Amino acid sequence: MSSDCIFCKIAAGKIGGPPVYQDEAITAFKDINPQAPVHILLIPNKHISSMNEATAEDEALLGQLMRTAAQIARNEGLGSGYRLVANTGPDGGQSVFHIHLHLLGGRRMAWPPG
Ligand code: DGP
Repeated sequence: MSSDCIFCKIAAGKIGGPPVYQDEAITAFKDINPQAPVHILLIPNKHISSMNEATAEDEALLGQLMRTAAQIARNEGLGSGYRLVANTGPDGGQSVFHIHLHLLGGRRMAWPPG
């Protein structure tokens, strides 16, 4: 845990409401600024700043993050599709430096993204 990381605090239950999903490795919670009818963030409980800092040791964890997102999408009734996004670095639009996957759904997504 990084003491100054807002997502570490959410994973530890120190701030925020009840998570959408949580296990020993992953926490999912609603985005504070939703961009779609369903907008959930999934994070590893372990602090990793961005995809650039992930190591081979994190591969299983990141796979678990993706599969958990698919399970949550099913639970949310997103059978007709959804989008998973991992903004990375300033040019990628990352504003919180703890790896997170945006799960967006409930409307038709446009491409290319902004
Ligand atoms: P990104 O720009 O990809 O780093 O996305 C960060 C997202 O995190 C952004 O959509 C807003 C969300 N967010 C930031 N702070 C909080 C918070 O304290 N609680 C929740 N639930 N979401 C947050």
